[in-house]
Amino acid sequence: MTVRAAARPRTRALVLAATVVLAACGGEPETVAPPVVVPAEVGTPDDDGVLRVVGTDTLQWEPVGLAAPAGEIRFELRCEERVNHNLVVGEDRALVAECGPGSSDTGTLTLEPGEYLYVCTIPGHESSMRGTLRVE
Ligand SMILES: [Cu+2]
Repeated sequence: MTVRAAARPRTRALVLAATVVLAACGGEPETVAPPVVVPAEVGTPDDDGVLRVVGTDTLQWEPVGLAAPAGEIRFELRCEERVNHNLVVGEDRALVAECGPGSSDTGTLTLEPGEYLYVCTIPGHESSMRGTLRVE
């Protein structure tokens, strides 16, 4: 009795079709541009040292971010045309300024380095009028 192993290994050749992409010979390597990151607008003190923020008629801060050097900070709050606002800063909820429609008010606050929330505490405003003040 003879067992024949009809083992004929079959080799399957996988032919990989390489696709050659011929790049245009422009002389410049193709680069992928990084995503454009638009930094959030952050207000800083003007040349006169005053840190200005506007409370809008749509119950927003402009800007929504502020930054200032540590120490005594002079604020100016301006209200747009139709709505009252106030400026309350930090966990101590210090009332810095308050204004009526179309007017402005100023106030000062001495702050150490850190991040402080600033809000308007007029009923119905605080949920949208929240900004971060970074003191360095
Ligand atoms: Cu307000």
